[in-house]
Amino acid sequence: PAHHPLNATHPLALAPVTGPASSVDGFVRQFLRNLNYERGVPLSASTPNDRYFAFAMTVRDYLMARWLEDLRRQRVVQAKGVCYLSAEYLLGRQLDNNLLASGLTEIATEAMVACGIDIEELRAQEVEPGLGNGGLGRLAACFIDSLATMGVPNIGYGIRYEYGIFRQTFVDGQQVEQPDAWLTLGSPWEFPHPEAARRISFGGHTETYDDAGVTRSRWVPGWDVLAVPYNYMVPGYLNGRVNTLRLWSAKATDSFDLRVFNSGDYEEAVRAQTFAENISKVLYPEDSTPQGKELRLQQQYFFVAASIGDFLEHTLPADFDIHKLPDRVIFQLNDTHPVIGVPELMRVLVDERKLEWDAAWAITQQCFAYTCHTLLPEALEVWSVDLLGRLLPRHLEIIYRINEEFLEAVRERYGDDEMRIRNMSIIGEFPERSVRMAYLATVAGAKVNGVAELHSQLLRDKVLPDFNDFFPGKFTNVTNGITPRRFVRLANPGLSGLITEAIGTGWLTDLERLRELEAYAEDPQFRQAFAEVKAANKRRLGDVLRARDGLEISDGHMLDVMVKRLHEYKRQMLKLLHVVTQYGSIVSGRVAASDVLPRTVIFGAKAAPGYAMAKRIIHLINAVGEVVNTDPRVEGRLKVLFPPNYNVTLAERLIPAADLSEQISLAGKEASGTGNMKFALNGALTIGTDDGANVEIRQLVGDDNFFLFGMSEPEVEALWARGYKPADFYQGDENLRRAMDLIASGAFSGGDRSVFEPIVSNLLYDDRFMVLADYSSYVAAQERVDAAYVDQDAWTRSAILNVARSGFFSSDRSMRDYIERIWHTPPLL
Ligand code: GPW
Repeated sequence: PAHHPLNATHPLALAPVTGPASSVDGFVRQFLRNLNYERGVPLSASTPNDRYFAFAMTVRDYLMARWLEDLRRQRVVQAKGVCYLSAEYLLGRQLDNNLLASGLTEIATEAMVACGIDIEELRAQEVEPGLGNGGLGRLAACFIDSLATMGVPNIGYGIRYEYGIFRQTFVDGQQVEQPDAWLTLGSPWEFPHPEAARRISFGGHTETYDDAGVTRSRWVPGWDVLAVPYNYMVPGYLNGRVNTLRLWSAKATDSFDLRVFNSGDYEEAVRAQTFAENISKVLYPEDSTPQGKELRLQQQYFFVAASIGDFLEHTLPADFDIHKLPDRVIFQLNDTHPVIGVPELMRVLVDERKLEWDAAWAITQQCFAYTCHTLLPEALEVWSVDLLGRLLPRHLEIIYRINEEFLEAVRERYGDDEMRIRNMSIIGEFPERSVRMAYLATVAGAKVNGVAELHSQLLRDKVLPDFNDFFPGKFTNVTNGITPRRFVRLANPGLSGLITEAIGTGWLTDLERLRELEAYAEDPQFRQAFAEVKAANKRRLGDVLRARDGLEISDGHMLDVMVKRLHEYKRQMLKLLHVVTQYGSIVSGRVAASDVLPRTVIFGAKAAPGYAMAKRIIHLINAVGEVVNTDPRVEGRLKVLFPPNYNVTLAERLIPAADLSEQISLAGKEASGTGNMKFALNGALTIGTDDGANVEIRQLVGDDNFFLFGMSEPEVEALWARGYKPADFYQGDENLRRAMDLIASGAFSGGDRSVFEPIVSNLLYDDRFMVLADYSSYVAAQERVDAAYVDQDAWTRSAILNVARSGFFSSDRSMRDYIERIWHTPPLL
């Protein structure tokens, strides 16, 4: 529609560059002002970090007027907005994004030239805020980018971890974790607001009291901490809008200070302070496998209670009628991590605001919606009643009452079907009494969504069918997306230039326009230009890997890339078995090296520090790389590279250079995937299973432009039902037997057969994710890849069609779907 802010005719879409930095001269003046007056250094004595700070502050200054204006407007208009509650935001570097959003890139570049400053040196100063593990945290970052670009009122709420996702190094091929001290030199992008700190309580007990003849419950907490908000700008793309990301940091309350002064035991008093401040100290590095640790529950309650309290008391006007809360806000639960917000809002409404239970519950049920991001049973969070009752006794009572009333309604509907009631209870009994957070979220949420069509369908029909029956219409799908600003425009300037030359700039806020590129796929000149961009991106990646890790990419190689967290369900082992198969055929002489299509296989993956199998697989990948890359018989035609510390910054270099995107999870296990979308939009072809959003990618790009392999989800189910014996697949496939035997022989561990034995025996005798069952289909698909790659021009045509047909995967579209199906929060004009 014409009034939509994404429409280029909208007045704000072309907001003129004004303000302190709107010309090269103005930028230079403001930059020097910041350097002198904020950093307190003259240019001549400044460090690169000083210059980076002054530069970032200049961009910040430019955005500031718009930010204040948006905050003012949101106060005045009091429109409905989205509070996105997420324990993770994997932001990536901010500088280039904020330059792009404000349209200052050229001015700022010229300004630095005028000052004789190397802008690349400044860029290199920024440490990316790695406040997330992987897909879930990056999705949150893409969503808030899209909401700002669409002009939808939004506050992102989360935790300001002092240490983000660990820095990965390899020592003798094995992962070693180092703390990510991203704040050591400070961050120019954050605005602390200690005056807006909130007191967050824990522990203690509950009691009842007489309130003018009414018996009420209250919580008498045992201890508390302060939650200090830090605000970050979330600028929309060239639309003059700036939303807010508000991350909470834990600080000891003065009761801790008092203890320090009053106790003779000074050390013990300081220990107590440290204990409080530990809450926001470090991001838990488990992706999809929560550990049920007390500190993690503390983190969750800490940020959710602070956020809900902040919204109710700080964002809403003082005289706001709390019954109208659903007209003003939707709290979107990014997985189960913030679900403790449900009993928290109930506690605030019932205990503090003195609403009747039923009225409070009616409000609560309209104010939350829940996104599920997994189907893995081990990823579904469950808190022991024991722990939850100790940390949040009042919340446990509230959860019990929610459950009682819910099960009562279930009984009314289905009679005394004890089996069903046990299955639907928010409280599980085995192996210990515990709260099933996904059930609580489903009962409380106005809507429950999965993150890709297949996933939403399985969630509704396989994981929560009883809930779907009881709450018809509650379940829905919103397929994930990615922001084209960061992952195409910034990450791939070459391709972006080519696209814009062909179809104009509208695609950046209306990604479906990439369809117009379909015609260009038939244009030989365009294909050549496209291929040249890909080649240039490979050289750019080569430069980065050489400087960063001393790795070399060989000319003329296909780049075959698998980057994502290391998890058995994602099946890095399947990729590795293909490599070992190829290597085995060369060294045994069955295939001449000169007949092998030159390939460089690139892995990037962090393993959760406590996930032994994942770490062993990392070790094996490095070990295979060491042997393959140095064996002269391979003649350099097969290489395995594993740059350490895969993160957003590296992704932005790797993805645009890739030819082949590996999306090879066992069907039914990857909820969506979002890397798959980034690769397709950057002109890589996918080899993938029918899983997650791969299904939708293949439907859109067409079977001719996608290498499908492996069992479908129903086939996986059928094989489980028949009884899966991985050893049968080993026995039945000569190639597989050779590859497995080569690993087992110690060929990659200096003859020591014990090092990788646990991997081999796990695959042979357990293989939960059916690597062996899909192996032959995978190798056959890779042969199709090899054959297709020989015809470079046809490959390029397919790559262009991947770009042209993947516009659906913009996170702007995801946001539109959330707004229509769940939030009902129109853009603020
Ligand atoms: F287990 N995802 C993630 F569902 O990155 F909570 N971390 C997580 O802890 C979980 C999910 C959780 C990912 C999914 O694995 C991926 O398929 C999906 O694309 C992504 O979330 C965003 O929805």
